[in-house]
Amino acid sequence: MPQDLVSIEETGTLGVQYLKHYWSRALARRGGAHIESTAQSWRFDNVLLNGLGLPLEETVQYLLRMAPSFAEFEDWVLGKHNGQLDPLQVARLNSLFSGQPYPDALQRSLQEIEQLDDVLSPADLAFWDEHGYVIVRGAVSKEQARATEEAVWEALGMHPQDPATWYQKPIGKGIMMEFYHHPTLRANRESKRIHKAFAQLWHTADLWKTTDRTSFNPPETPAFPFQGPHLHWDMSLEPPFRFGTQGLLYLCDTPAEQGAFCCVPGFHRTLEPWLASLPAGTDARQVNLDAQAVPIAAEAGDFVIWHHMLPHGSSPNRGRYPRIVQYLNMYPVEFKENMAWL
Ligand SMILES: O=C(O)CCC(=O)C(=O)O
Repeated sequence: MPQDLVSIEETGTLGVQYLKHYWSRALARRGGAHIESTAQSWRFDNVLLNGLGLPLEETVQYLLRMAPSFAEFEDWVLGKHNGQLDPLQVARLNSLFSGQPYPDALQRSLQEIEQLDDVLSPADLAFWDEHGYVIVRGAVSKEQARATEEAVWEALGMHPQDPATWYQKPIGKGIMMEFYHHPTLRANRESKRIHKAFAQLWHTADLWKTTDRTSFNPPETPAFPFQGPHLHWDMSLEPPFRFGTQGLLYLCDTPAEQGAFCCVPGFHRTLEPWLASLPAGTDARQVNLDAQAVPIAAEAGDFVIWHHMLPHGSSPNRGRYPRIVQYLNMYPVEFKENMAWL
């Protein structure tokens, strides 16, 4: 470990292990130090940020731009939580970083999810196995989806009934909005129904939740063509391939033509032989699979989970109303991305 890096155990006023280490590493890198990421640091970084409800990009940008003192960084973290961290989440992180068992209260809250009635039926699970995606109907109530949609409109400063406003300013990067901390977004991340569905797919309730963004995909116009994302994978195409999930919550009713999420169903079963069948030197990411993509229509409050081996993306909105979603994924701490990116 370089000399100026703080140890994993050292804490500040928030009492969160690894936070100071993370901060010191970010600042050392900012100062030009070359610090390799390892599978362990990749995993701990992700769990730290997700455990503290901190979006990766926002946090990295803050550290790089502001180069805060550790006390300032802790204040910033606290500010994202209205001045109060969830003690159970802090205990969970510290258990993980110190290799200690979870406290009883935490075990009980995970057992509560394990003991919930199944959200995915045997037919849903068979559908998942075959197609690599599944729709969790009514994952959050229509009211909750509507309240979140309203928060998105407010954040954008646009009006649902006035299409002229939908194109007046940039949304973010393409359709992606850096909008993470509204109470409705947080409430959706706490949905037990969504948690249970992921728990069924991962065979454990002990999952970490991402603090992911939202997106706003308005109908295409001549001046505002489809912004993507086109079909892609977010994982490395270098074997070995491991199980992984991704997900999104529809915040408004989304018929197929209204810019719905789309994917190539069943591709998780054929990705490996498909890659092997490509002529040598082919860049798999450049192969056009659009003809096999299917838009996944669903209603406000429905949640789509897909296998990360499916090529997936958004689709051009040829409807009359924007498509608005919140992204959310859950994964166990053992989940390992392939570090070699292909
Ligand atoms: O917004 C969508 O429909 C697609 C999202 C996507 O491509 C992703 O999350 O990687």
